[in-house]
Amino acid sequence: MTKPIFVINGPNLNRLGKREPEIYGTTTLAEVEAMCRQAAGERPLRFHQSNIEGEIINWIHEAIDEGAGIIINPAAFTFTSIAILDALKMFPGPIIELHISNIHKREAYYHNSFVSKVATAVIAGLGPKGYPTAVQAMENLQDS
Ligand code: CA2
Repeated sequence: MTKPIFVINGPNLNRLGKREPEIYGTTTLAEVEAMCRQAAGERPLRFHQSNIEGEIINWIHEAIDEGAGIIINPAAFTFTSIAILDALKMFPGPIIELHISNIHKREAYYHNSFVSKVATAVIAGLGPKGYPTAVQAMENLQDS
């Protein structure tokens, strides 16, 4: 059975497309999910968003048991959460850290990502289209 790719989104991303369009674009998270599903084709995809750190950790645990890969935009938790880092350390497959904006062009508090310490790859600055790009890249990272 083909294992699913997990796409996990952190706090405030449920408001995507409704705020700061100059940085994040006008695409909504529902539209991002549709782009991911199209890029995934036959591959099952579990797409999640939460403003709660513990929920994100529970989905990482689910991915540890059942997932082929994790694409994660932890949003502000990128820079604060050792708990998410610890959960990701247990995942045996590829992890793609994704940011809509180029975090390195922004304020200094967006520069030190804990998640990058365990990510297989990092995509930042491609806008919402970074998500389907990540799904394609994840497919290329799979063994079979
Ligand atoms: O660029 C990204 O994807 C970020 O992960 C987004 C986070 C920010 O803390 C990271 O540094 C970079 C912020 C997400 C804010 O959520 C939004 C809600 C509505 C409209 C735009 C963004």
